[in-house]
Amino acid sequence: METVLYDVRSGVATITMNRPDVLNALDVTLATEMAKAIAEAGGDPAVRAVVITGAGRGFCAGADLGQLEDAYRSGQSGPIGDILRDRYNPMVLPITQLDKPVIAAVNGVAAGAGASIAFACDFRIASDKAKFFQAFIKIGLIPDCGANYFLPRLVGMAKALELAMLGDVITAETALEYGLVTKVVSADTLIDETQTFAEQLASGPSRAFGATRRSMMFGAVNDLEQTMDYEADAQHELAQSGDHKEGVLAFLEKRTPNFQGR
Ligand code: T3D
Repeated sequence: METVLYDVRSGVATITMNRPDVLNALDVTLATEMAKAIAEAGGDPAVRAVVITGAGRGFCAGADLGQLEDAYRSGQSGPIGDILRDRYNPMVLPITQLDKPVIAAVNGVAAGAGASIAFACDFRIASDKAKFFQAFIKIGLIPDCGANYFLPRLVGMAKALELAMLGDVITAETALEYGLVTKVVSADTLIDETQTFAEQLASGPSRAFGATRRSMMFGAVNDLEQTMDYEADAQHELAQSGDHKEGVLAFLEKRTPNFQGR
């Protein structure tokens, strides 16, 4: 791949967006290769947790605005709806559909669609140099790539509207205060700390992690009765898993469980 680095270590796949000169702004190649890397991690049984990060000083600056220059200078409009449907949505949606925990290691600025990539993950570990920026309003657009779904659920409607309509750049510390990130760590230790965090998840009950992601997504858009019914089915299925039996026996035998991800 040209614009994405992909590496698997100790059950953790790390996907690195790699266009550092433009803070990993998304062009068609990066979006396509991200979708490919996410699918590869999803299909590899040896991968039990996924980390998404950016090369250089940015996480991802959102859509590459340079791509719009020729059209806009010649008075044409950009086919942004098609770009979202064809390029960006097929990259963000699969992050939420993976059967494994996904962690964003936010090394620098996460702007526009780049912030949406981080929001689609289960956890955001931010470097003290990370920033979050709903850049859309500065160019007369609305949040996209799922930000209208993720952001109010992560920080509440009032803060989501504030971030989207004022378009302020917020620091990692403010993001922590808003509940947008799991923790803030020093930039020097971000990758190591994220790997350790991801390895802990990779040695956990993988099927239950996948089911937890699906159940939370289900609960977010369905009513209580439907959600409780869904839970009963999911729990029935998980009760057949080796990891559930191992967890119960480990508790009874007063030992640490040895989950196999099955
Ligand atoms: O358009 C569609 O395809 C539809 C989809 C829309 C979804 C979206 O994501 S819309 C939002 C798009 N993103 C932005 O509007 C953010 C634009 N970038 C910025 O506001 C700033 O760069 C940052 C606040 C993110 C970072 O600022 P700073 O001062 O740390 O860095 P910088 O100097 O502005 O950027 C460094 C380089 O990256 C610079 O290039 P240069 O001058 O060194 O050659 C800059 O032009 C380039 N860069 C940063 N963001 C983008 C970009 N190039 C293209 N597209 C970008 N989004």
